[in-house]
Amino acid sequence: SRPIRVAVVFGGRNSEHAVSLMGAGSVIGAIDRSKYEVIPVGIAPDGRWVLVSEGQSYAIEDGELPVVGDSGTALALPSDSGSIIALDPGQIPRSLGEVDVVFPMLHGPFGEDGTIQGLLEMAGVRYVGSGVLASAVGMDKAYMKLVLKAAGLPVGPFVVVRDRDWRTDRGRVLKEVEELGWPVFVKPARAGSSQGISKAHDLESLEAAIDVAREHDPKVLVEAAIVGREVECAVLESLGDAPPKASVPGEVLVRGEREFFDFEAKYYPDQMALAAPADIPAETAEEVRAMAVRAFEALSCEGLSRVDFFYTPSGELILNEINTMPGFTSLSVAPQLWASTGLPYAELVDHLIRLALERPAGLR
Ligand code: G1L
Repeated sequence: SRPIRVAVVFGGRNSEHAVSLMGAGSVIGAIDRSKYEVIPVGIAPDGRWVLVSEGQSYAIEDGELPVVGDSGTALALPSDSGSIIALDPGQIPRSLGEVDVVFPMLHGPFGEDGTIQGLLEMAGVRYVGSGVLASAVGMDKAYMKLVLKAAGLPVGPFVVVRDRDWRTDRGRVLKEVEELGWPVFVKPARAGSSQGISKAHDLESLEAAIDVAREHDPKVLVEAAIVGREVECAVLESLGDAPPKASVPGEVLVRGEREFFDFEAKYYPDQMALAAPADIPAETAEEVRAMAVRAFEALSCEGLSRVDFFYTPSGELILNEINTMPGFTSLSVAPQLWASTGLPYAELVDHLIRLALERPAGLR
């Protein structure tokens, strides 16, 4: 019997290529080689799929993908049941061999939005993390809010600004947003991380903010700004029939004078600290954990998700968002929260792979 093969797919066609490479580098380094064989598969920024040989893993840290194959590039596609097929453009498919499970480490469009998950479903290949629906809903902040709200979870007031509404009915949109009060946060509905997000204090800055968000996505979400501490909780699916479990809640502490937790603050660790467990009342922590599990189940998430809350000065909890593909280096929030709960990074990675392997193929 050959070892279990895990393909780690990373990179991707989007602005967060480098974020994905950091996560993939951590996962690849943490996978237990006595149990699993690792096949690193990179997606170049232009969309080409590249098989990365083990000796080239340094390139992952450099944020660059090595190019392989005679013709310079290789495109790998999952094939029927368990194989990944590499295609050099214009050439005959070359099998990269059977894989037992794929660990998708891709951010944003064509990654965490359900597309790679759909590709893997069609190919009959098991994969780590959430499926098509949860990934797609989690990627689209407008649908995410709808689903969380319908599940009775406390989400803040918001307005969805669709492309046609903005172009043809701007007056009505502005009026709707005004009812949220000021300031508001303006976000692309489907962009990864904090890209394209800004804060608007009045109608004039709102129009500019919507235009900025629309550079990332024609669909925009405007949220009432909520004053509160940022409390986050990671939810992990259990093996067998046990319900998903919540980590201890943590609090994200942003250093310095920042208008909000922006892209830079998120990826430059000196700007951010995590207090885990969060210094909050025990009953609030329990409430956070229960709501985080309910959010995970509302979207039918699988594997691991991170659920973000605001804890207001009056003691209220507001669910801000759920992330089906949270930052995943060993120092990222979700892994840190699980480490504080007693599950170190390598065990978390192993648990996620085991969950994917135990999953039946087909509908679930
Ligand atoms: F384990 C999951 F759920 F499958 C999973 C997969 C990928 C969790 C988190 C991530 N994260 C990412 O892929 C990343 C793009 C944020 C890179 Cl770290």
